[in-house]
Amino acid sequence: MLKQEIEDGQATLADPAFRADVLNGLAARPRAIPARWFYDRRGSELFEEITALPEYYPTRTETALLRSVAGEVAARAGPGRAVVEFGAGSAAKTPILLGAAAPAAYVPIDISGDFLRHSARALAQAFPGLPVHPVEADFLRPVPLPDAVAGLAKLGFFPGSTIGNMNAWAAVDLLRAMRGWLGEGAMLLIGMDRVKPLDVLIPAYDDAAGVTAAFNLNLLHRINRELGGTIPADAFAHRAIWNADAARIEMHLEALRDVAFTVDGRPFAMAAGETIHTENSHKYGPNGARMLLRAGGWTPVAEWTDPKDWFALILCEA
Ligand code: AVJ
Repeated sequence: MLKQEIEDGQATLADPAFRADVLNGLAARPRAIPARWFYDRRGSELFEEITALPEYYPTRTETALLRSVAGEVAARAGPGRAVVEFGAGSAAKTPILLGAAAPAAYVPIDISGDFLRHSARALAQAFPGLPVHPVEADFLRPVPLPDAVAGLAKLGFFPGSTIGNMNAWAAVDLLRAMRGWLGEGAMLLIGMDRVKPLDVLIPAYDDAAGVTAAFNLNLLHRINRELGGTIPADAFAHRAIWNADAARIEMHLEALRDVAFTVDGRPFAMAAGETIHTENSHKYGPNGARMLLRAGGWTPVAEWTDPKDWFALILCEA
């Protein structure tokens, strides 16, 4: 264990998948590290801060939209389903759906056990009598649902435009896998962010207070903490750009000068101006969204957007 890890109070055995993704990603051209590694404890805190920023419209737009359509979702899904949430515990959104849907059980799935137990406890308190069955799992791998909900029809809940982090083929693979896990007669309520003007999109990923910059740069600190890296984080700057061809916001970390560092003892060198690609956030028009869902084995049956058409909630049938 590194001395610094002890001082940070974040002593953890490095996840071998994290190590592999970082070492392979830094060696690749273009250099890229998957966005899922943003979310250590500090990264999760910073993301919570992002969701409250004036420029970051998705969370508040989706939450307000869900509040206005939850009754209609519940009417279409019918009572007595098990709500299965992927990437569980969005403190504001989940109670809105559970309050309206009158589910027979709630199954939050999350990769972070701590976060999962915390949010599962809060929801069990808010909905006494609702059986809560948390599943600690990475939903990019097969997810076994608890036996306790085996006999119930499922309503999948995948809010936050998390699907936007995936390229089209990975998104289709995940949607198809969800269809398999949720089984016969399942429905899925998914949040997808819309294409919109760049003067709205760019500030949402490059805010004036610098919280998104700190969120992006925290990945370098995490590499240093958990993988014994020597990356000079102050030599990197946050970049958020719109890739029009792929209809996505990309976040990068750009080297401001020539830098050399090691990670897990391996040497890397980057020239000034070179970047590490750290996130894609795909945006979908109405046709693209429906096409993606159909390709993933789901039939859209209802769709709602906010008055500005900035964010969509889409209800699908298996
Ligand atoms: C959690 C993936 C939906 O893409 O908007 C926020 C993550 N990145 N600011 C997004 C994020 C930078 C967020 N998702």
